[in-house]
Amino acid sequence: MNIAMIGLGYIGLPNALILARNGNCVLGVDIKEDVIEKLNAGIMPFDEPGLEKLFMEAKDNFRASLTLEHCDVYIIAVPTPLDREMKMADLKAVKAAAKSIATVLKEGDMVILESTVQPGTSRNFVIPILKRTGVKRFSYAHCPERAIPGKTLTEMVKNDRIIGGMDEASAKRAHDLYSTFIEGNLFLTDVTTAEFVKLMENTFRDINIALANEFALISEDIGVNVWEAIELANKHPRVNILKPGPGVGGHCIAIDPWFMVVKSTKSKIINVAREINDFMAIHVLKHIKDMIHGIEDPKITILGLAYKANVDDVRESPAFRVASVAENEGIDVVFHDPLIEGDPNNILDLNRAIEDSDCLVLITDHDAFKELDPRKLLVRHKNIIDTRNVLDHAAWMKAGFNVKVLGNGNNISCP
Ligand code: SAJ
Repeated sequence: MNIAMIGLGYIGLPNALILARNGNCVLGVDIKEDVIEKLNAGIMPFDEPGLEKLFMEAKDNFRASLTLEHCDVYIIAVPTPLDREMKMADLKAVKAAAKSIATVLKEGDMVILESTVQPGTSRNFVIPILKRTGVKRFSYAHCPERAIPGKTLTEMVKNDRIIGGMDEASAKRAHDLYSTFIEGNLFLTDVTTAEFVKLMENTFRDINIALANEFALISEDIGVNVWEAIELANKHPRVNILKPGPGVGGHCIAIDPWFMVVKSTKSKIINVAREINDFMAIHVLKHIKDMIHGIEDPKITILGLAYKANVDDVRESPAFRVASVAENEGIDVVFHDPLIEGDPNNILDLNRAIEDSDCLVLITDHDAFKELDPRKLLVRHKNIIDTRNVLDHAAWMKAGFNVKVLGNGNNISCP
């Protein structure tokens, strides 16, 4: 089959390559010239475990281009970022993709939207653009992606998926395509339900992380270690409390709940959860201020810019929020992330990032940070805040560090 993948990001590129490896002729389209150039030179535009190997297996059936051509199937996997003012999905990229498909669409083609959108977007926004072409017989489905960065290639193949069809025939046709590479189950429904289900999944996770964060805040007030308490509560067969942290990042969980809220006047808990998760950055600042109290011209080092462990993805990262609130207090902030270089230009190698530092703030639970030897770190003041509870605190204290752990009301402190 000739398949066009529009959007060659964290989801579109792996998906395009899996389809190409399976024998389809895949045209990858993106508006970013550097992405197209890199791919045509065999260079991956971002890191994802297994991606290079997959590319080598798929490259004979894959071509990257800035321009869309006629294909049998068009899959849209473009970003739908949050329009911060409106607190809803910015559909500019979806609109551009749909309009470019409209220029080449022919009778019998199929269009699939994978991008996350607010419920109703397919019916009220995308399908009408395609219908205005005058093409009468085309299939349309919404098949929201479910793969998690860091494990994208496995999850893209193994996870169950939801397919929402414009009509039953569309759902069935999309099912036939996805079943060529997905080992998980495929569940068919209508387009709007599929859009809603995707938002429910990420909202569920956001609310549960907010609950863990609220437990962390309460623990600090009542002198309990939330990490121990959660472990004990999770011994109950029907309880699975998630982990507290400096807030929620990523392209989905911190954003998708808003796409739901904008469609109804009834939501309450979703808004509160978002507020709690965003507030965690301010809470981390409170710990930072305690640690650097009395120090003139303080400088802190944020360890980890990525939004979560072992990925190089910084979208919506809590590290930026913590840095912003700290800078507003006159604190000098530099970053170190073993997986990220360059922009912003205050991302430094470890030694440069920690020299003259008055407090290290671990934001991302990268494995590399767990292996740091505190005895070898030359800082100005030996303070560390562990917002993920991943360090060997005894070892850090032995090396002379004051250690604060988010959510630990017993407060591991002075050595
Ligand atoms: N986090 C916590 N505590 C936890 C778990 C996560 O603070 O217990 C934080 C992480 O550090 C990170 C954020 O939440 O900042 C989100 O990370 P994540 O690993 O939970 O999820 P994402 O955003 O990488 O991917 C999610 C996944 N959705 C769900 O698990 C319901 C993935 O399956 C989706 O495909 C993806 O969103 C998406 O694209 O929608």
